[in-house]
Amino acid sequence: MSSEFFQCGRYRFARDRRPLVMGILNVTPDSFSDGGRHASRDAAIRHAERMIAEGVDIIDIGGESSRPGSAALPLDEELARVMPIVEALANCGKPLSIDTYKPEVMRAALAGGADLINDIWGFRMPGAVQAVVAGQAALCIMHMQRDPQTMQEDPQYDDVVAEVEAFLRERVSTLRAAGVDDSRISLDPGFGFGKTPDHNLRLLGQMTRLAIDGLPVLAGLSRKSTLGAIVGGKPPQERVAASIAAAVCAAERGAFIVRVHDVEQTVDALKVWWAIRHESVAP
Ligand code: 7PJ
Repeated sequence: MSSEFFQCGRYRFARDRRPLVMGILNVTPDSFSDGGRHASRDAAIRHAERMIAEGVDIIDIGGESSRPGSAALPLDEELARVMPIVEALANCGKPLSIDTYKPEVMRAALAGGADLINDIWGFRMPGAVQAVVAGQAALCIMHMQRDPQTMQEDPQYDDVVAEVEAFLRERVSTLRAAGVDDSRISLDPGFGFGKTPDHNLRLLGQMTRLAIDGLPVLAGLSRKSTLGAIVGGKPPQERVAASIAAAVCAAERGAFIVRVHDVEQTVDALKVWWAIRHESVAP
């Protein structure tokens, strides 16, 4: 049975509201879509404050780039990038998500006040499940085929939706068996992580199948290359409208969280989508 709320560390969200907007805060100097403009601590904090003013619901802090072909970041470097931002934003009034697959970073971030651990490896690294089992932090289990260095080299599936669903189901059972409550779990097909544009579009089209036992689904499509391919090869900064369209389609297919770069535009779009769906101006 799925929970009536999504427990996100110190915060709790009712499930019958419009989708949550998770704003991306990259602290990677080599981030592909913002060119590392937020690499410095002060710039990252200003970016977070701007997203808060724009109505962000969750701030997703990422230290290691996971763009296709990128190399792993040493642990101490990731901690040095992420922890000052976690400390600076711990009392900003919004839940903090940490995009990491390293158990040591998970533990440090949780001790520093993080509310959600967003793991592109789906808590498969040794020690990852144990690092998050205690406490109330939310977890995002993402599907990825292979690893960021090789994932876009000719990804293959017999049935992409069935395989992603089976993977997520297995990870959910593992986390439940370790003692994680369903109210803390969210699921993510991992758009672009070992998937062709056709795989991504099939997953988006059938996303309702991925809401295993009614668990909330997170969709991360913002500025991704599949959208670029659809709109004629535009670069990431010119994929804003494409990203908003994708976020609304994800909402229509049941997404409870959308992970985005363009917070203000996405919040407005989802408010309109919600109002139309409920035939009432949302509060
Ligand atoms: C995702 C992510 C995603 C989750 C990245 C990018 C690449 N975490 N981290 N889902 N993507 N949960 O933003 O283009 O889709 S990094």
